[in-house]
Amino acid sequence: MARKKIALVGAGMIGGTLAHLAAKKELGDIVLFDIAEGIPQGKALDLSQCGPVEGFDARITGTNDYADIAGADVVIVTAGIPRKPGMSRDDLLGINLSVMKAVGEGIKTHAPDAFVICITNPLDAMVWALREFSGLPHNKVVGMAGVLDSARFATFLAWEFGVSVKDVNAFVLGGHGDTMVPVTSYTTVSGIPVDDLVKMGKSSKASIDAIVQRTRSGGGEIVGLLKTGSAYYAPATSAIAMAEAYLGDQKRILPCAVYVDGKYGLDGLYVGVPAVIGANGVEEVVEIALDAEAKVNLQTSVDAVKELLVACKGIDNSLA
Ligand code: A3D
Repeated sequence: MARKKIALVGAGMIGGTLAHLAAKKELGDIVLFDIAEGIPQGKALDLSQCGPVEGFDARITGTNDYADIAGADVVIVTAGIPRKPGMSRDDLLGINLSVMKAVGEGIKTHAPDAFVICITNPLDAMVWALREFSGLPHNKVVGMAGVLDSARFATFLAWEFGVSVKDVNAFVLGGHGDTMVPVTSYTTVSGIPVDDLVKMGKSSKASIDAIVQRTRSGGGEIVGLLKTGSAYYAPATSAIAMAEAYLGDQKRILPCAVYVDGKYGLDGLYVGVPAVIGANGVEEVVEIALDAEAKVNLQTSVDAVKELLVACKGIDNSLA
């Protein structure tokens, strides 16, 4: 059987980390694409030289030519600009929308059968725009945010309870922004809901509320520390988990930005909800019962995403 092909559009901090992880996991051969000349080629050469030490055979190449992503099974998109301190994700909208247009057209021409994972911010608007520009079916274009946001929530909870992160199953809904909705009633430690752990005296409501808030601003906390860009290790590893679910037909239920039309009372937009990821891409949007507070919070988050879509349509009339 031929090896799978993973195309990484954007060879910056996340792109390079994705390439390293995909190679170590032998997900397939890897093509790093970027408009910056030399960067994808240089990173590909450097990463190739990890092979003898780490023992992987993945072929890693760098390119500035979209033709080289032809036939990719998975395309992960990080092209664009990241945040700097003081910027919100939404401040990236104008520049990254034009990047999504070029990337979408490149995918449409050269890799129309791929499963496409978008990471570029502002995520929920960019994944929607990328789908529009590429014309691929909705089930083949998803956004990575929920896996990362849940991982951040899980990390803070594991620290709070003094337990292994392996035992924390955290749940975050909504758009990838300050309005995201960490849902404590569906978040468990070895099956025990966080709300019950609070009742058992293992933590306090105030501490959990502070963790929810820290999760919401988890990306900004890292931007503030790094000063020159945003997080890249955890975003990359989160997208790789999604790629593995698709390539291995794992049927994992992962929180992703997927196209929701009908469920959760939504009509045709990308937002973070749990979805089954398998060989057919997004195989099902899982609709869970939400309590009144989560419903209100999800609506606030959806309204924020909708505002961004209006802004996108205002910038590019081909999206109207
Ligand atoms: P960075 O290291 O700047 O890499 C971006 C790369 O995109 C650079 O190498 C650019 O040369 C390249 N690029 C720019 N325009 C194009 C184009 N038209 N075609 C191809 N490549 C292009 O950024 P990064 O890797 O740190 O972050 C990438 C994106 O991910 C940013 O938009 C971040 O905001 C976003 N991000 C999202 C999350 C989520 O959880 C959704 C988390 C962290 C970062």
